[in-house]
Amino acid sequence: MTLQIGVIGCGAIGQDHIRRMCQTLSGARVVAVTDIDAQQVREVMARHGPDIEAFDSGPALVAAPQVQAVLVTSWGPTHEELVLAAIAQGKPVFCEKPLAVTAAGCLRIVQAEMAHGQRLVQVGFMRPYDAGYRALRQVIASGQIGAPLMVHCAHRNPCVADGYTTGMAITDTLIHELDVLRWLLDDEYASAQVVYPKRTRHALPHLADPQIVLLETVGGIRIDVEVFVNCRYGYDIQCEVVGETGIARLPDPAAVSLKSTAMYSIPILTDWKQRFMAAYDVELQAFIDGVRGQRLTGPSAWDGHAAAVAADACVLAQSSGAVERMAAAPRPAFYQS
Ligand code: NAI
Ligand code: ISE
Repeated sequence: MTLQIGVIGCGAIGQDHIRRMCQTLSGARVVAVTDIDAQQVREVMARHGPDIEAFDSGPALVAAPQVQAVLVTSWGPTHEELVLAAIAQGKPVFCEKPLAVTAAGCLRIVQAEMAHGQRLVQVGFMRPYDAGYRALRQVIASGQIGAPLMVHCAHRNPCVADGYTTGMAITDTLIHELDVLRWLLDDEYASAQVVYPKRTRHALPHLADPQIVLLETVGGIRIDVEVFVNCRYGYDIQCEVVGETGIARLPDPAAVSLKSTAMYSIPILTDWKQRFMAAYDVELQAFIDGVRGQRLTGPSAWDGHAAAVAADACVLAQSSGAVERMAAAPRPAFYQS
């Protein structure tokens, strides 16, 4: 059976996921799309139509009988309502991060999914599917560097859209680290603090950039994450774990090094789509396979909630300047894998 998918939101990642479902992945086809911006829908139809049907709204698409599973790739504040609509219809839903913009919103999704009685939600946290992060996790688990003590991370974008806000550095950008570091360290967060270095001249006046987020885990590991979204030089994701007896570092993407004109150089990617291209392929194939096999295994609504609890504390810390404590609720049995 080919899974019939409807996509809500045909912007940057929506169109990228549609392309991969139409050209790269197997077992699914896109049968329906919607976007509040009609031009985005026209672009999709021009590239991938004519078998795709355009809908007037997300709820109408979710309710359509030919839509068997839903992809939510619209703006973050719209996610909660759309995911809840899919759960109400008993339809599996892949939702891009953030699952909802607050922990309370994520909890409403968790409660609706548990009431349904079977997992329906996968969150678009793709880093656990990235080969580099997977290798890093294996090294940590093997004990080769001893117990992790500290983690140094950087999340750098060359630039961001004008509407990007100081809070989005947490809810839109850091959220990837908040998810992947729990998974990498098998630990939960205990506190967060945000400090602001000297501001770059390349950020718009309303945006504090860069920011440094300091996290402590329940197990006592100290984490620093530099979020710098106007770094200009490239899209650069760094993660170094310092253990008792060694250091393990996330590999940079493979690239040809060049010796030429008295220079030794290695190119740096500039686009998140390319940096995590393979991981996006694997995560979405896992969703399709999970739905077809009636067993979703990827990042769950509970993972979306856990990241959002930490994000809420970080957002509070952005304005308070204080160390904000947080308590991760115990994982419900429903979400034990
Ligand atoms: P975008 O602005 O390029 O596209 C979003 C689209 O959603 C727009 O075309 C907009 O018109 C549409 N939209 C907004 N509200 C809608 C609604 N109620 N119904 C239908 N369409 C609606 O944004 P982008 O970059 O594609 O981001 C979308 C989501 O994906 C965000 O939540 C973002 O955080 C996430 N994302 C995840 C990435 C990842 O690495 N996993 C990378 C980029 C984005
Ligand atoms: C964007 O929405 C993403 O999810 C990218 O992966 C991230 O690097 C970027 O900062 C976000 O704005």
